[in-house]
Amino acid sequence: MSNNPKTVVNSWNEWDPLKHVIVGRADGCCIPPSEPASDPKIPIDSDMRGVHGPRSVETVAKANLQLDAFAKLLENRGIKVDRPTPITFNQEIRTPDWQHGSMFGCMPPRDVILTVGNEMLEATMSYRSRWFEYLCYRPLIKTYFDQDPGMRHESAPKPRLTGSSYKDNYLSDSISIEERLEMVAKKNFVTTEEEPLFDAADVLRFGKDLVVQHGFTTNLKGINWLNRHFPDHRVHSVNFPGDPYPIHIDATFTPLRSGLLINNPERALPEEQKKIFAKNGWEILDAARPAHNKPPPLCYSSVWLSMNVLVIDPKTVCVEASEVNQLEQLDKLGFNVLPIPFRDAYPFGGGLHCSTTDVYRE
Ligand code: DAV
Repeated sequence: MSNNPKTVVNSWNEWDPLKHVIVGRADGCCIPPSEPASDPKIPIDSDMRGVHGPRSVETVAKANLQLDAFAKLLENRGIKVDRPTPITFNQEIRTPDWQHGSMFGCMPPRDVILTVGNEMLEATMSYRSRWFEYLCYRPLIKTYFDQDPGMRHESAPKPRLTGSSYKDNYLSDSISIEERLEMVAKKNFVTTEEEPLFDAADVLRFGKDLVVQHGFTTNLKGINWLNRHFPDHRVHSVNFPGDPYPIHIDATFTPLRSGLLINNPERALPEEQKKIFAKNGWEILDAARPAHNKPPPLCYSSVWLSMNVLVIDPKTVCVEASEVNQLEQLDKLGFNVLPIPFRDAYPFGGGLHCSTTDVYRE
């Protein structure tokens, strides 16, 4: 919150006026082979089951057209846009503990880089295929670090991700959706408490408060690590029992401006956890239903990417263009709504919030 003219990195919440942002790229994106953390995320009836390898040149080109157009629109509104540097994702990776057939991509910077004030923190990540993804953002982070004397570049401890970080046979295909929901309600997730694990997209920023989803990609030790790492913040752990595949908070719980949030009606925040929002005068509305009844082909995410909006100032919000119900709800709430065609980019790692990460908000 400094007025230093050299300040490059500064963002405390999800809604203040956005001035500088990173927008991801679809180049070279792969569907990695299955691994212990990813299997439970993929619904039994998904077309992703058993599929891996590089995504087709045509789908990459279509996704990049939409990502580039989104970047251009932000630039036309006076927002500086930077893009990551893809690495060769289609190669085997290894650490002393494991090897994996390929990496993933760099379309969703929100998953990897958490900006809190003047700090950019590289998340531990919890999938082996995403262990090296931070490398795509290092050229940008290096520039910010060189330009901005107050910028803090931090990296959370790289996890080992051995077999002890995941539960053995967490799920079998015979398990029903009801049984799954029971497991999730009991906070029985695929990751163990062996070591701190978190994805940056499980964290929402509300100034001095960080709201973090405990689920498949973030464990309690990860939340505890964040709490120790940000001693001047209040870190709140939340969970959403209605989500059978709880990864990333940003298709579940979306702050729109100070005092107003939308919550996925199928994944309601438990009453007990709502109290802190009510006490502080926050209103939590049910989000509009998605306009689609299934995700586009080969997509990890659910139809609730409808809620994955990017707020660019407290009155203006970017919403996927075909999500007519979400557009209408936000319009009625008095927002200036910018429709952004983005469904071709969804399979590469998510929606408009996923595909960006904040560098500077006023
Ligand atoms: O509903 O599939 C997607 C979040 C992507 N960052 C979902 C969560």
